[in-house]
Amino acid sequence: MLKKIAIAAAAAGLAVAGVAGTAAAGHENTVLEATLDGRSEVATGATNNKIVGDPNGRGEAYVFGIDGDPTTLCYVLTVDKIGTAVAAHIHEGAAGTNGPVVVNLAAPADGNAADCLTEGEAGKFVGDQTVAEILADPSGYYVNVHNAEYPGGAVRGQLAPQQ
Ligand SMILES: [Cu+2]
Repeated sequence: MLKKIAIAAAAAGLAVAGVAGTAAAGHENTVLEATLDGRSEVATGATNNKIVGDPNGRGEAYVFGIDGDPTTLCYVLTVDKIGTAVAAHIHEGAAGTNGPVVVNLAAPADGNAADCLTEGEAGKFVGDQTVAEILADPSGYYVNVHNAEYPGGAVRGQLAPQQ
């Protein structure tokens, strides 16, 4: 697992530097990206225009597959200007809608979290969620981070193919 985390961190480093596309020549792995903020959190119940997440919270997530390993999903998640994170997930749901948790991520309690998860690993993928489904339809999924102040989600970002 440590090796996998190192791979995740290295890949995210490339992604952050914006050179993943060129540096990854010969690799076909899909890299998804989400920019998280409080404004993207969606109210449950009655609609209103209030920001329901942390107004100045923000974050960035990279979610990516691994060449030759279609059942493993890796991620690097960073958050800033929110209270201590207690949970983080990938949820299924289009922008502007709330949906169920489909992948349990590590809470970025110190601002950072990274791991690689494999289908069948206990407590990670919920139900019959697959890696392939997420990589094929990123806009149908979002990353959000929860804390005590914002149990419904402090920051959220819709996944999209990395530009
Ligand atoms: Cu969540």
